[in-house]
Amino acid sequence: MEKTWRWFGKNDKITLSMLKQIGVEGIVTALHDVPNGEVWTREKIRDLREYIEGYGMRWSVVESLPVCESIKYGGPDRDQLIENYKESLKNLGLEGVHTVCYNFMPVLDWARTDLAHPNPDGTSNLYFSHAQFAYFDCCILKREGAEKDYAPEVMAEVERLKTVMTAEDNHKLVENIIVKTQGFVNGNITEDDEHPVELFRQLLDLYKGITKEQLRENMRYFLSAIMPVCNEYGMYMCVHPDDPPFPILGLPRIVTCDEDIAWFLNAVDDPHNGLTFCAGSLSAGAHNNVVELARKYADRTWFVHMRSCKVFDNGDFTEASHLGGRADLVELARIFERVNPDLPMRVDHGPNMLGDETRGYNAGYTFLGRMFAMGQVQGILAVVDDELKVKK
Ligand code: DNO
Repeated sequence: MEKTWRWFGKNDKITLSMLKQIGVEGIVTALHDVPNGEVWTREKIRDLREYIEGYGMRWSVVESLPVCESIKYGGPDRDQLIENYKESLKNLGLEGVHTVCYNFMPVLDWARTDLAHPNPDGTSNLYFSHAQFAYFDCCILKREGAEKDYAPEVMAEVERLKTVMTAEDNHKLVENIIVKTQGFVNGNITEDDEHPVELFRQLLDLYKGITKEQLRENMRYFLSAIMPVCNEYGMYMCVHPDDPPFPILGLPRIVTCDEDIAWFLNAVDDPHNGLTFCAGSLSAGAHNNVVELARKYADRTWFVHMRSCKVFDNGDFTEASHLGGRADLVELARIFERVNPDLPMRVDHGPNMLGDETRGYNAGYTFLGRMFAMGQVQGILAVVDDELKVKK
């Protein structure tokens, strides 16, 4: 696989010359300064592509070209927004950037309750606790009827949390769930918003009455509309699985499991409609057998996120080592390397280690933690290539 790295543009503290030194071959990035819904112009795309090429790497994958909420819930301006999306795809194709990662998650891109959960070895990781999430939903967001969505044991823990959570803890939870994991991925809420919870409620309201079936139809509508442009300009769309891979906040989720993946691939059965195989998001659901999914969908996978989760008995999950957890990255490397040794792959998320925590990196996107993971994955790939006699 091609060794790529998610880089957040020219302002990223991690520079391209640093990445070159650690064996990165391709860059995964986006035009982070263009507001969601606006057209990405050829000039802006070219400028960034040439900048990357100046360091002897290529712009391998766009992550993400964001799909606006209105396209997801089917708002009145969706056709115009889809036209803009098509224009951006065309411009990317003309500039030679052909793989696009996006997601179809309503309102919240990815979700975690703790961004620095301590591990026994002194490092820390991202963590998702059902009880903390339920506490946010029922006691901070105060979503109507939220209590019904949680198991009695989870609600019992919420009752306990009510007695111990301080105002500062509440503030931190809000930041973790709807601010710090979102802004930098072109989310709806950023660190500059003064009333994130209020804003978040308004966003949730947009989805009132949107069922899983309706969301699926909206995805089909979007994909059908963009496929002609994808065919003409050689664009490979790869949807990112929902993270976590189960419904949250009463919102439907449509890329969580085998049946969902089969649905969207068949709904628009065109090779340009493909998958980002995020082993981390898929492994966070105990219902998913990640290796089986990889075998089944490798031929429609255009981008891979190497990451693995550990799921606890109560369904809480944390990021595991890239050599451990449920995802079995060694077997995944064998599967994908066999299908396409040039498939772009990036390590996804890394622990906070050896001082990462003081550097102000985007949540999950540390330097030393990811570099360590990248070294591990490079080792896996070297052995797998040797087994499979892949020559590079
Ligand atoms: C989180 C990321 C996601 C992903 C988007 C793709 O770490 O995996 O933000 O980039 O969902 O659109």
